[in-house]
Amino acid sequence: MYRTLFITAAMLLMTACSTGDRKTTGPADRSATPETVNMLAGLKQAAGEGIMFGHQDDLSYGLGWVYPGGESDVKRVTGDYPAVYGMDMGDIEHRSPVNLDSVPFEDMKVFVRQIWARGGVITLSWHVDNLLTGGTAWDVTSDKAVASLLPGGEKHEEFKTWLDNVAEFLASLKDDKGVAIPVIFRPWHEHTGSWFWWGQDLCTTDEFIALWRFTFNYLCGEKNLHNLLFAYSSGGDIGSTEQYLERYPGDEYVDLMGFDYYQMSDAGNSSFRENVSRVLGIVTEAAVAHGKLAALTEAGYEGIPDSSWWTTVLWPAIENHRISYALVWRNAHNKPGHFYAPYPGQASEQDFITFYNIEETLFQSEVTALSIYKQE
Ligand code: BMA
Repeated sequence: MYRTLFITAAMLLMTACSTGDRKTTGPADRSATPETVNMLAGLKQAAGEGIMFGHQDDLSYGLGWVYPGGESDVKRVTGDYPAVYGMDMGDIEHRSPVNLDSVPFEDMKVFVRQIWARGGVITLSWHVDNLLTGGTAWDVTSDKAVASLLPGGEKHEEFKTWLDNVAEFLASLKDDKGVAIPVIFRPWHEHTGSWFWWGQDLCTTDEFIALWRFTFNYLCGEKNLHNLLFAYSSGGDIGSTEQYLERYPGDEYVDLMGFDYYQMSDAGNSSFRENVSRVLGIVTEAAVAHGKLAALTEAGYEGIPDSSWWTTVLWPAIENHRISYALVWRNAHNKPGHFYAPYPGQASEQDFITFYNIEETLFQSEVTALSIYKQE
């Protein structure tokens, strides 16, 4: 009942909302398409209604299956898809036909069109290889990798060809009418840690900010892409607002602020809950101050051995924060135990259904009803 009421209220509110209102606090890309402007406005409104649930690679594979079409472990358990769908572009820089987790990019394009058609939200990360060393995203053997990509750097020209490949993929995300489908692009994530080559100890603040701004300007300027919202997403070990914002590239380059954080053991229940809630306090306060969306951009407990994790750990950690979404990581089909959402028969299945039924958790059907992309 309450859910029906708030959806109705949200729809009325959106109907009443003028085009002018939507434009005043628009995307960082000042030339964003109308659909992207609407998406941002819709996400801001939806954040007042509840927290969207997201899952990485939800449609690509799950426990015991690989893309038969229309499948989803979240749907197998709840009957509904998640509201937010994460995907990763790692290896697109090499024009590989599949990403670093073997998901075909052609399949991703199909998923993006399906998600757009039902009013879901797409977020793309990029575990990009290390151009300087030839290693992976996790190759932290050189602290010159970021500098080498910047204008004047030895790998700059080649880096632009990598961004060209990213741009080609992003530009191909169109519906059957040729409308560019808006997506949340989340590059250079977890930069406050030092496990990726763009991390804290691997580059200076100025280099990181220059990398971010170059990426933004190249994609939105040079490549003329205007279907992107940009997510700035730190690691979870954040002690203060100053630390969180130390490498913030600026309001003109960011639409959403978030962070990634994982629970490592059952003994970590209370510290996970407390840390997520504490850092969300920092992030949501910064997001309000800067007029941005906020989200828990990655989270989870690998293998979910705690059968009540959703309602006793994750939900209490996020429920009092005004965030757009909380996304859990992927359900690998070929890496035993590496899953973050339940599947039929998994220990936390019943608890996840209880979590699904909480009025303020939003899954696909509720977000479809909110019509977050639709102009009045
Ligand atoms: C990590 C793991 C890896 C995966 C990577 C990118 O956290 O899930 O297996 O390759 O994310 O998706």
